[in-house]
Order: sequence, then structure tokens, then C-alpha cells
Amino acid sequence: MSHQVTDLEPSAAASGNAATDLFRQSGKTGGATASTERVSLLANEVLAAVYETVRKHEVTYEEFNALKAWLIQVGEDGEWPLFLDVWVEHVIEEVATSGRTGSKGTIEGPYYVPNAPQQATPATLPMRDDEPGTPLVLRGTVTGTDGTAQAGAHVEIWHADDDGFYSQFAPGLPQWNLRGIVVADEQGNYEINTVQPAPYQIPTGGSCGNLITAAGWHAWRPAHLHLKVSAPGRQLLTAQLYFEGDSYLSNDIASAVKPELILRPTPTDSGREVTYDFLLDPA
Ligand code: MBD
Ligand code: FE
Repeated sequence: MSHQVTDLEPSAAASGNAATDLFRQSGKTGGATASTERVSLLANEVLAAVYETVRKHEVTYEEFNALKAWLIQVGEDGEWPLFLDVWVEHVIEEVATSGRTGSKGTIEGPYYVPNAPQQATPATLPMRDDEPGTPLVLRGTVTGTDGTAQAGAHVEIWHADDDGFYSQFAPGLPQWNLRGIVVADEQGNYEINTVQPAPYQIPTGGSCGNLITAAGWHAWRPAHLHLKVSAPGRQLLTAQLYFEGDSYLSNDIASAVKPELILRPTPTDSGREVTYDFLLDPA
């Protein structure tokens, strides 16, 4: 990677707090209408798992206090969205989509921003004049699980740049860099011109980074494209696409890789290209 450490280096707290603000504004809160019984059931079972861990491993007061201090810091760093999306969302997604027969999805992660600029296919994502990275063309067709072409389907895409940075979560990038909504044609065909993203290292300077270091884990996700594919009468598909040969496919810190989501691009004169079709379940 060409990345050099400069004062434009994103800080963990800056990207964490941006993700926290975005979540607060997302309209995702306040949707829970859980009954007293449901809250009691879930809270009791989570606490029971904590008690079992404490007894089994004889957790000490020092460790308990370290946990308190760390949890306080997660909030101060704005890293609750990061923590929950990296270590919990994959199992929520698994349960939420278990009834589907169409394309596999995976986690959304903390860096989706709604209302990206919309373009008709074939589209080139908003990028800098000198955007670094290997050109990448992603094209394919959006159909229903019944085979019907999804005319005018929306293929929304966002991804990190060649240095592994997301616009709106790292300083110095144009607002909508490498983010866009591409509208498929009458046959459901779409084509997106972009650049190859780099593997992504979750911020190491905050509390999630402290946990990773303290546990001796690594902080990496394989390079990925995030997508939301939608069409009227169809379930929204939130997915990520990965790249064959990436060293982090089998050890993604966010446990969000599935074999169906791995692309095998082929070389072109100027970069690489790959076809990927989306099958959407009925709503
Ligand atoms: C990402 O880019 C991401 O996709 C996830 C799941 C977590 C942190 C950063
Ligand atoms: Fe990501």
C-alpha cells in the first residue's frame, strides 16, 4: 500500500464518533417493540453466560475493573458501532436471512452512509482525478429468485480506497468518494467502474484496537466492496464482495466472509473486471 502516516491519518475516535453520530441519525433506533418477557429472557440469558464465564475462569476484581474501564472507553471513543458490527453483527445477519434462497448477504458494517449520488448504468463511481488503485469493473444482472429481470434495480455500493480508507470516516477525502447508487437498465443489467479497494484495518488507536492488541489478535478485514441491492417487491440484499487470493478471507476479524461472496476478477487492458449476478428474494 502507498499509504504514509501523515496528519491526515484518521484517528480511531474521529471515525468512531462519526459512525456513532451516523447511527443516531439513521432511524434504526426506536424500532424495538420488545415485550417485558422478551427483554427479561434475553437479558437473563446474556447475564447467565457472563456468570458462567466468571465462575469457570475465576475472573478477579482486577479483571472486572479492567472491563469497566474498557467499556467506558468504548463509549468515549464512539466505538460501540464498530465493536458490535465487527464482533456481533455476523450472527444477527445469519439469523435474519436464514430463510432466503436468493443471493447470500453479509453484514452492513459501520460505514454505510445513505443518500449517495445516483447514476444510471454504466456508471463510474465518484472518485478523485488521480484516484489511486487498479481499475475494477463490476457488472451483472439483478433478477428475482423466480428469474424475473429487475428493471431499474438499485445497486448501491461503498468501499474503501487503495489506502483502505472510507470517505466520511477518514480526513481529506471528497464526501462521496467511492460511494454511489447505480440504477440498472430495463433488463436488470448494471455496470460499475471503480478501483480495487485495499484490505481494511480496523482503527488500532481506540478501545477496539486495545482489545485486539491485548488479546493478540489481528485487526484486518479482507478487501471488500459493500453493496445494498434493492428492487420493488423484493427483500433488500445487504452484501459484501471479496477477492480470491486475499490473505484475510479465512480470518476476517468481522467473520463476514462466505464462499458465495468471493469474486474472481480477470485482467483487462487497464485493470480487472468481474461479473456478479444478484438474485433477490420476494418481499
Ligand atoms: C469495515 O469496513 C467493515 O466493513 C466492518 C464490518 C467493520 C469495520 C470496518
Ligand atoms: Fe467495510
